[in-house]
Amino acid sequence: MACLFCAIVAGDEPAHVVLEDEHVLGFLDVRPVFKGHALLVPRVHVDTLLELPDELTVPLFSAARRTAAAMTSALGAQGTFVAMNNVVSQSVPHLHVHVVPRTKGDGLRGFFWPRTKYEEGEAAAYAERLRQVLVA
Ligand code: DGP
Repeated sequence: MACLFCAIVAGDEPAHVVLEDEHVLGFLDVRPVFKGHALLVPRVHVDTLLELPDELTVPLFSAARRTAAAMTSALGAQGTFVAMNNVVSQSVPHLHVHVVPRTKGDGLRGFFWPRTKYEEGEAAAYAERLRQVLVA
């Protein structure tokens, strides 16, 4: 199946481009949370963060950082929300980093992040399970 963001990278689909370099394209999200909301994508097709090669990690997140900085200097944002959906809630299966300009009192709530609590000892158990895989 054709990839929408590959088509944007190729110039076959229109987009309001905000950043372009050798590895990364940045363009406005067509359904912005706030005006200026940008998406940063690797030019090569990568489904999710898990498939992102190390050599593209710095270029992609450097582009996200530069875009976040531009939200302040160019748009007058006070801050940013930087996020990425992987598989779950990911509507376009080409890795993309959302960079959303934020201003205090803008009304954005953590509506999709209902918080939970650890039971006694549970946090240590979760941390240990992750450490077993991450700390070789
Ligand atoms: P996500 O739900 O995290 O996979 O985000 C996908 C985003 O892609 C969503 O915020 C809307 C945006 N989007 C969908 N179709 C298009 C399009 O054709 N052009 C642009 N610029 N953005 C799109």
